[in-house]
Amino acid sequence: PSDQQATGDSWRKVDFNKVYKDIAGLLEDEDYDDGSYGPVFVRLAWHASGTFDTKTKTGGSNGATIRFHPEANHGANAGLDVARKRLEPLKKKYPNISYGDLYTLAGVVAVQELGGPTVRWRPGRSDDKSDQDCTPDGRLPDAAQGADHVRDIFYRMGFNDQEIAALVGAHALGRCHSSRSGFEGPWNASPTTFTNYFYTELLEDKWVPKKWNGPFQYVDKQSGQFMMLPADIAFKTDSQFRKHVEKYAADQDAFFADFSKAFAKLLELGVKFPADAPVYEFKTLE
Ligand code: CCH
Repeated sequence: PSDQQATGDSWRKVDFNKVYKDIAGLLEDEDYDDGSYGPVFVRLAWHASGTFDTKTKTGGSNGATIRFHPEANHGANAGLDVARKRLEPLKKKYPNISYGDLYTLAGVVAVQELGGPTVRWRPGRSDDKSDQDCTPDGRLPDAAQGADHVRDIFYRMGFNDQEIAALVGAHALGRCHSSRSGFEGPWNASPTTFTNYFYTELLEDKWVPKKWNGPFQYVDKQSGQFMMLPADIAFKTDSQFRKHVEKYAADQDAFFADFSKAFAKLLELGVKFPADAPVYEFKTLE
């Protein structure tokens, strides 16, 4: 089914308000993780988009190459098949939506329905037919590295320090899975609610190396229940990132406004939209 394609103008036949509602209906599942597919939908939307390279104008969500091998099997994408499988029935129900539109819209629905800001979104991505345009491995960030690496990766996409600091606040959601990335644990106690807790936890807790056989990561000293990646800690130790982190920790509204803009930009990297593609601001259901 993953080589089905929607191209050109077929999105014009799709009622995206209906698709929004149907995606929202797929979020909850008490047997999955912390009870929601929302976090993994956000990660799918981000990894489908974050391969963009401003120099060569390759990568990004147009084409939806993330569903093809070898890109699907890139280490950074481990576990995202779970999100794609969950969304597949909607591709059957709405064959005129492209996978690129479906995956990015799923990220928007998840952010909004888990309590985050409204995110402007446009349809019009086309699907590639085959794996020929898969992006090379190594375009997504390596969590074991620090600020220089994170900057290299996000500057390549065209983001500045403020936007990078805002985007990583998505780590309020979800968790790391040892079976996927090797890392383990959630960032805070409410992983299915979109909050500014990534920043508050990062600044307020004392983070110590986790004692285990897995990859190097941090746990909070007090409870040992929450985690930070080495790349997350860089947002505290790097002074340029930290100034934004302090702002977002103190001001959730500022975080929501900046996240919404940066996330909308991320999902559109490398996409050439038809001039008349409508911009949706979907109404949050719950
Ligand atoms: Fe992330 N992220 N991310 N992340 N991420 C992981 C999980 C999530 C990095 C590494 C990881 C963003 C930026 C970065 C989410 C959203 C965003 C995991 C664990 C690693 C590792 C995967 C697993 O084991 O399941 C690194 C490094 C960076 C930047 O340097 C950005 C940007 C976003 C979105 C805007 C979300 C959500 C998750 C949770 C997924 C889940 O399944 O719960």
